[in-house]
Amino acid sequence: MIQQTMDLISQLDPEVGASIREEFARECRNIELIASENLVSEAVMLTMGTCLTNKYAEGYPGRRYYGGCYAVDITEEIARQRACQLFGCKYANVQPHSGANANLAAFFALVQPGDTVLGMDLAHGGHLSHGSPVNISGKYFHIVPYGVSDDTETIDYDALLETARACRPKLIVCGASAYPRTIDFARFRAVADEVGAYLMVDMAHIAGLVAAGVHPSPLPYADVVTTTTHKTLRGPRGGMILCNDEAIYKKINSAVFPGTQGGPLEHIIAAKAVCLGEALKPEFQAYGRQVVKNAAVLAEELVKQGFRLVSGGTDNHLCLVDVRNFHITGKEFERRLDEVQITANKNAIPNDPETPFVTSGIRVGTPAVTSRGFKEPEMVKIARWLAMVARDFEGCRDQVRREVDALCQAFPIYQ
Ligand code: DSN
Repeated sequence: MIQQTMDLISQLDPEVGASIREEFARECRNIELIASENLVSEAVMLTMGTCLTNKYAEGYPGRRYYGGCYAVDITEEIARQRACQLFGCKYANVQPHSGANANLAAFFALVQPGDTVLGMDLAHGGHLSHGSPVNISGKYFHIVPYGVSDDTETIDYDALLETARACRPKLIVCGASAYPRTIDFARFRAVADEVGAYLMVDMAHIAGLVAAGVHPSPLPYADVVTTTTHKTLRGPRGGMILCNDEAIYKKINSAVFPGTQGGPLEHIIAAKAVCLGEALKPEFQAYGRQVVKNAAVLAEELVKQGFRLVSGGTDNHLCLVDVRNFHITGKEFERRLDEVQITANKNAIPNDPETPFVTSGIRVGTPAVTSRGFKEPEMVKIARWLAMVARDFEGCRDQVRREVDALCQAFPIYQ
């Protein structure tokens, strides 16, 4: 099906068709270790390419600003209901175009420009849209960062409480893009309650793990939960906002539209519905368990190979790897891995002496390789290849590339 679609696009627009084929070839032959990426099902992929892209539907099901919305109303309602069923919440807004858009809307709903917001420091594993000075969140709100402790490299909950007592935030943002440990949402709730702040959890990285029951859910604790749908959840590129309070839900809806977005992408919302339907099946729980098992084996093997892991290991789908033991930078390691068809991203480690563009680390995750069918034996191989590339790149490049090629051919991404 994927092949037929590409053939058709190539007939209709050879130039664009060729670029899509090039990306497909890359995805087939590379081992994808970017922790925020995944491989969607054919059903999700096909749903994105449907006639729903033709429809304007500003507003919400039953209350639109355009005629002819009766069919997309059904689609959006299915997505909303499945999101609520999957995550055990009362309300879902499935319109955010991305995680950053979902976060912007949540800020818009909960706080006023200039209000104090506590967000996890980007340099400690947080996210740009949680208050980085270069993001609108950092420019419009008074952001006070929190982070991990120097000794354990895990979230310093005591320091978080002290900071919150001192700055009395209106909102605490919890969630990360490079944090390998289970997050204690109850402790965040306790801090928020003590200082009278809203608690927003951005579970983008771990949404699929929460859905599969292998990471605690933030829903019982957070006022608002934002997420993307394309990471561990294995859906189309997009966002969602979940909550349990009707008054907050109304604010969120207004903040998404008309507050920060225009027409919803109903073709993507349909694909979100398909992905949520898949995540409700028992097979998805098995997938989530395997993602975590694979990450645990990868972590153990990386340590055996001589890498240092931030916080000493992982509880979730990713490892943050300090590569300094091999006297290279994250940037150089990312480049070398590219050459042997392994894709990862350089990533700052806490208190990184290098700039964010160079870094002392890489982030590796198992969502995409698990979708491809890799299990524990393949993780052992990947850790060995990473060490070979770090230790003696010139000496091993051709051998590793050949071995990666063979493994990828044995695990095709789409039949
Ligand atoms: N860019 C995503 C990530 O890689 O974690 C976060 O938005």
